Amino acid sequence: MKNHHRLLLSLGLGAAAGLACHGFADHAGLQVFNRYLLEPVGQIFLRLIFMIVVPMVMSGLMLGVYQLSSHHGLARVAQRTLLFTLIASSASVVIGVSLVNLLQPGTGLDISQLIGDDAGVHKIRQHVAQAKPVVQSLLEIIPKNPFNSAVQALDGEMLSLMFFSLAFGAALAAANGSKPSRWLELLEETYAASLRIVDAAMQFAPWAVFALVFQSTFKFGYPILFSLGFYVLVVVAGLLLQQGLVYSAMLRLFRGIAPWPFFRQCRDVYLYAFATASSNATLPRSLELAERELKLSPEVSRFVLTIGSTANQNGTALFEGITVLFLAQVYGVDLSLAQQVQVVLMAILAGIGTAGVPGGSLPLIMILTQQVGIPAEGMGLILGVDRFLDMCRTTLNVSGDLVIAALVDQPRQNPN
Ligand code: DAS
Repeated sequence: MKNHHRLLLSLGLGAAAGLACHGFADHAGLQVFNRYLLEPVGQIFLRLIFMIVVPMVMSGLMLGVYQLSSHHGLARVAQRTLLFTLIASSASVVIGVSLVNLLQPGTGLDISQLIGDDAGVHKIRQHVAQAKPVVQSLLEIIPKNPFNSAVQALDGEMLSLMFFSLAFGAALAAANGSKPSRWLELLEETYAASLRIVDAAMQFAPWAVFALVFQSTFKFGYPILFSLGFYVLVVVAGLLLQQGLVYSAMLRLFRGIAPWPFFRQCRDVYLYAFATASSNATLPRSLELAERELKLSPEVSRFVLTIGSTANQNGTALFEGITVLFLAQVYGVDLSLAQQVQVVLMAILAGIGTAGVPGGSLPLIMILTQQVGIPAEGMGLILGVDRFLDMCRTTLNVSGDLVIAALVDQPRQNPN
């Protein structure tokens, strides 16, 4: 059975078992089972992912910006790619954050049951209550000491670590030019090793999903499942808006391309991206479509699609913005404007550093939620439905790459 089928089965079994036991939440035996067996199982998975986040985010972001800025022969292509990537990513996160604030899929749950005591809720709200004013939050994005940011990344310093990684990656490219770089090899191998560890952790995920979903439904009952369904609908609605509004407008405004015929030409690649939930696995199909069907110039489409498959993931950025705020609503955490701005910035940057593999954004989601004081257990709520959402957001990631390749490409002189 494929891992994502196992995840779905774990979600169902965990939810069914948790709901069946919900009426006996005070039963001592169940509490011991939950506390001393299920909780450690969930924590093992979460800590395996946390363990790898810092090297993965640093190497992923440095690689992404290095590759974008080191092709001096394609400087103009790289600049336009970066510009369109920032436009598309910003639009996607704004859509996501607006939708989740408007529709509030996570409100109305009594969070104290999940944490198990009001002190826990008070701790979360206390953490959020320390939210700094917007200006202070933005200033602190520039780290005084990047090593300290790396050490404190899991305790609120992730955004400054991301900023340092972007700056250092761009500086590496400027210093090296197109000369081969030992740094680049080190970054590529660090990133590859990080993905191996995420893969290994994902093998353990079905057990963790059962444990984490059992805990939520055991304490919450049915309402949490309705919230989860509403959350899935909000993410899918956001992705459709990005595709139908933002990409259509970008194609028309920047290149005068009719969007719907363009999307129809891309449908086979969309299906492949949906089926694989992996931008990297879809890349060969995208390259073939760009050159044969869309008639884009090979040197441009190869550059944009290759870089885009890891550095331009608008679907992921939108999903992360929605997920962090959804979990904040579930935990009753009121995020200040400064914190929502922080979430937007991190989601945009996370869309640059996410791996184009199934579940590539999970480590980053855990960090983003930690950054605003949401307990990692919240991951259990979304892990079970993550694969379906991953298939949807990967499709949008690939669509965004193809749109930007079409925008960056020189208009072809009509041969006849
Ligand atoms: N599955 C990733 C991709 O291939 C996206 C993600 O994990 O968010 O683009």
